[in-house]
Amino acid sequence: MDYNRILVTAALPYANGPIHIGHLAGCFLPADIYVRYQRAQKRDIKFVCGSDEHGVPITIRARKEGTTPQAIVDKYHKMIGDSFNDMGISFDIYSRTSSKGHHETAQAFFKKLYDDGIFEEKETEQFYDEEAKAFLADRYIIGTCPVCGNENAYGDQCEKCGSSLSPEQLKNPHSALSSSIPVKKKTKHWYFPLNKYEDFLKEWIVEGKKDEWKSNVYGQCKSWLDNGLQPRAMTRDSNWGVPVPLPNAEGKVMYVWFDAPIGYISATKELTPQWADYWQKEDTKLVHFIGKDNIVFHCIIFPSMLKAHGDFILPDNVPANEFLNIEGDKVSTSRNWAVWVHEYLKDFPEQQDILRYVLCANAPETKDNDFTWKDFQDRNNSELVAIFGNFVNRTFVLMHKLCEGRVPPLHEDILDEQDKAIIQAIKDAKTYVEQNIENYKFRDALYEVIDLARKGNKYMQEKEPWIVAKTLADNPENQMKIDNCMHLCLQLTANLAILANPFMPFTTQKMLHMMKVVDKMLEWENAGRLDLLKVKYPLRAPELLFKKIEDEQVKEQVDKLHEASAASKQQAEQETKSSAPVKEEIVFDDFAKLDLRVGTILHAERVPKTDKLMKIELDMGFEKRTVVSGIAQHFEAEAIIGKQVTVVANLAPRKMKGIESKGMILMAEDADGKLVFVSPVQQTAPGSEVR
Ligand code: B3M
Ligand code: ZN
Repeated sequence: MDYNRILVTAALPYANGPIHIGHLAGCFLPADIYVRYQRAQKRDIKFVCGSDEHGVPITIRARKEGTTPQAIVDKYHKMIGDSFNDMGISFDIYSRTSSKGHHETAQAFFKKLYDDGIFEEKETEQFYDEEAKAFLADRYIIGTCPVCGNENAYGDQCEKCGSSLSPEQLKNPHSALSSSIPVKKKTKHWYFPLNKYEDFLKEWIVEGKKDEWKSNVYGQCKSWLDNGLQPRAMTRDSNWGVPVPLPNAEGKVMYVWFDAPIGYISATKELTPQWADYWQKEDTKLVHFIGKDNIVFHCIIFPSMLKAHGDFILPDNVPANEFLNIEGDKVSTSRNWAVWVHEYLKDFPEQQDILRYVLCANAPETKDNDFTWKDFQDRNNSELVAIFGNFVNRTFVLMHKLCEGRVPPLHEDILDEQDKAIIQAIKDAKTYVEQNIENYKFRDALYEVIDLARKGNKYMQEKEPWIVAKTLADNPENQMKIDNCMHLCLQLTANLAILANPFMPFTTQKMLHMMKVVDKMLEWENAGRLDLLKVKYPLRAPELLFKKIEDEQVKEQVDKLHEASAASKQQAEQETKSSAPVKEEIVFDDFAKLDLRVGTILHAERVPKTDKLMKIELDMGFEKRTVVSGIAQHFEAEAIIGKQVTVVANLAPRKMKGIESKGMILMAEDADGKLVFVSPVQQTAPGSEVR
């Protein structure tokens, strides 16, 4: 089908934290390369994105930071937008789903489906916190993981062992809001009948997209369809989200994956009055760039919503990438195992294109891939510096040295095989790059760009104009050989700027400055031409396009990654400790069984052959007794003599390393894991009751 316009969307990042290089590699960089190329082709294209500002992750972050969801999204919407802008991700609009315009668009969409009788209303039982008077999303239910015993597992997942869970599987479930035990309560939601769209999806995808969509995308869709689709709740009980536009829907908001994709539509509306051309005309090519975790939402759920609505076109392609790992481990924002874009830009100022180049050259297009700082260094030093930058620099240095800084003529009558070969290579490169970009194969497209520079270096090495220059005294006609070599190297340089522009726009601007030409030269139709730089045209002195990355820079980044991750792990442990969940409720009679007394430490010594145990002699007022306690790593024996402690006096005695221990000394463990005694604030008689 011939298209008259293109609409490109990129997955809306959750505004609950900064973006990392995995976001760029997985979704935003390929989208930007594709759009920049299409712009160079002078096609009518719009590139829309924005912050995804609803959903449980936002409210959880707000609770964690003791602020409001709006404050969270305001902070990260700006931070994310700045990172994209600084990295040259050239959206036509970067909007946000907390905007009034989005709420109105999403509500109109929802209302049409409702009025058309698409939704199925169902009452189900959900977990409810009677103290906080709020229904609980799975992530708001905390309890003991049935698999690994982690006491801080969530109702949807245990982050310690990675098991996906349901709230019913948790032991001692309690609410993250009030720590009370959640109860089941009836609640009504509106379900989208995905099952009714199976036939449509099978025909549209399984039949229609088999040869067009990437195999990783097609495969995931097919297995979803093979397993059968179920109705899916498209509303939630929450006060943060797009309110459900129905009279009897107090406290109900849209499921974030219902409203977020509609964010693409609302962003387009915000961008242009002609938004409907991009969403409601069949001659628009709609392309969703996403990561693989979003395939089901963009290929199954959102298209079914669009089909049900009836006024919208369907995506032509959804070229999802796989995941990028970092230094051999999965990216994890909770473990701070990530390279944050804003931090990269601080450590490597004005060097966006190295990252754009490496992330594209190493993109997880068909399988998960690994980013290492060593590979970052190698690709920069051996490809960008040694091939691309070196060719451009040598071309400029030599043309100033051998052609008086002006573009020399091309003497077509003496072109030899090498000249003709490099001319063909320039023409071929244009075809290879555009074919690969049109097929969303950005790694292969970029390879063709660097390979053209490689061929340029080889051509220059074969021609050796600096050697030929030494023969001019006796053979002045040899200047024509120098002219031809330098003319073709300069035209190749101009072609490199056009072909590299979608990938490395910052470098291209430097090249335009050196060539003293304007952006118009970057139009794609100019690629393959050999007259881009006019004969006799004076060119500026070269500037280095890339600089080497040193070993210590790599070490610094790897160390930083490990340090950040370790700090995050320690903080998580502290948070776990300081927020250890309240144990199951007891009644007063349970507490009354405890006999807590004040004891004074008379003597203390480490238990031989143990590293944690200390034998303590206590004056209990009514008797002297021995207690063995696991505090030897926290206190020196001499330092605690005379201290008053609280003792569980009626705990059944037990032998520890052959010593009978009668009772237990109460300790408090602070956020740093340090143990402190629970003591009366002032000296009191040993044996005094604590109640
Ligand atoms: N906010 C991003 C994610 O799943 C999600 C994309 C929405 S695109 C409509 O990480
Ligand atoms: Zn677990």
